Amino acid sequence: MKPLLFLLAALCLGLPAVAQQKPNVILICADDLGYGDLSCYGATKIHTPNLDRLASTGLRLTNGHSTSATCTPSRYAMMTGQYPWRRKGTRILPGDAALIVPTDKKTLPGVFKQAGYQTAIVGKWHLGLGEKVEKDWNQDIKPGPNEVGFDYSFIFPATADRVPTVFLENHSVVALDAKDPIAVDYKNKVGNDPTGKEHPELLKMKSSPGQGHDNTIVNGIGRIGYMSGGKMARWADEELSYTFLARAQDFISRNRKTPFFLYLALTEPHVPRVPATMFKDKSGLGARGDAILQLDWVVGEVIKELEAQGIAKNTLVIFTSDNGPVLDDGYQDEAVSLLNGHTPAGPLRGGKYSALEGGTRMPFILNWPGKIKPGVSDALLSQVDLLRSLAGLLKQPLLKQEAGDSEDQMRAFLGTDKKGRSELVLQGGALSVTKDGWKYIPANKGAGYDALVGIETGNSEKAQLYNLVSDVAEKDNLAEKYPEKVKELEALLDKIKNK
Ligand code: NG6
Ligand code: CA
Repeated sequence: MKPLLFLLAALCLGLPAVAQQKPNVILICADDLGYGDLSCYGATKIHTPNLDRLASTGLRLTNGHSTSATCTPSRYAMMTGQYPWRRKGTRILPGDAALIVPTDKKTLPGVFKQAGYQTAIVGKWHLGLGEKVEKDWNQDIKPGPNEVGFDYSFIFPATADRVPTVFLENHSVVALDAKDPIAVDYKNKVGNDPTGKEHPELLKMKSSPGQGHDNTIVNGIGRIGYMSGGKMARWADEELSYTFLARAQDFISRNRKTPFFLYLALTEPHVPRVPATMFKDKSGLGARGDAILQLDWVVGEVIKELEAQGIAKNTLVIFTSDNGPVLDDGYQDEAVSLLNGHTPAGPLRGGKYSALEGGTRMPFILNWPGKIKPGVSDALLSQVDLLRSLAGLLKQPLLKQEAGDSEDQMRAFLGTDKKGRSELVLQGGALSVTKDGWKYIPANKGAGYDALVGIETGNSEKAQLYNLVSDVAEKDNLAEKYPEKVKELEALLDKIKNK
């Protein structure tokens, strides 16, 4: 039909002349990926072509942050639009924790659902499941992701190094054999499975001294926490990524005709790093580098799926990570010895667990063909802003007190505003605040260096003030030189804390 005829026919039939399909949104979150881990962020020892392409055809943020330097709090903020430290119990959760995301408040997936989207999470959850710690893993477990706004969920409960090492689809454990029920305990050993502590000779990857990871052995790897049963349901680490990818592709193809929101929470390069055969020894940087290659590949496959379904143009892809990098986080996997001069945090100081920039300044890429002009932006942005920004994009109402720390920064996320936030609180061990290129970390008594993981924590008995514009590596503490600035930022931090 000629366009004019179609228009006339559409008008006569009362149909909208142009079918305006709402954009799909895919939020991909890596786990422990550092600011310097991708070649588009300056890495030279590793090449990440798929993410580089996403960045070169989209917007690459240089000052985009997670709220926190560990997983649970960062993801809590992404889901709720609230700083995690406002609420108790949002630190790194064990694998049997109860759900910490409120079921009666606005959430990121909830906003999409309200806008008529199909919503899904595929990947790492780590925000707790069920009402209590004590729960029966052999029954339906509620509440969880499906109760906070996801129509579909395919997750693992916590981290790859924590039991139970199983997938849950919606409310139940995948491939569970009723004759081999699962039991989980984080205090006492359950069942007869060997532990890493009792039987280190059974391990295919040694745990690092002093870092735990020596409880139940699953797939030759000692985990945090004890489990028994569920032998058929246990995952093979080598297949984690394929499994998540297949579920993501399936969700995308099923929903190619309806607007959808997919939160794809990938596990790389978190420990234990056990990439698929295809990536083994391919990076030359050991298992951590191989895991990054795998991550890059998965992202490439997701984009291919969008293209194959003909919906790439109408899809906003957001890529980021939940916290900064760590090399030795519990296993002796040669991440340190084979580093080969790679700098996971790029020019930044600190890493995972740290109040320094390496803890929270993240790779952060937004790609929306035709809508986002390719470029780089130094705007100050946080993952906590995604909720209100995307709600604005979807024209969904959000009261001021809902998602109270989330700002509508959609223009900055699309690259048309280059400033972004005026201030942001960051959570390492200590809370710090950043404003107009300055960063203030209050004096505190915590140790300055975490020897187990080999990371500077950013703690110091002296107040710290850095000028991030001229000194992104936070080398030059200017607190004594600019006491007024320190006072101003101290008051600002207090004000935000007490909001
Ligand atoms: C820590 C674990 C670390 C990792 C982290 C969670 C120890 C000594 N270390 O407690 O291995 O699992 O928790 O990482 O147990 S996160 O990215 O999910 O926050
Ligand atoms: Ca993490």
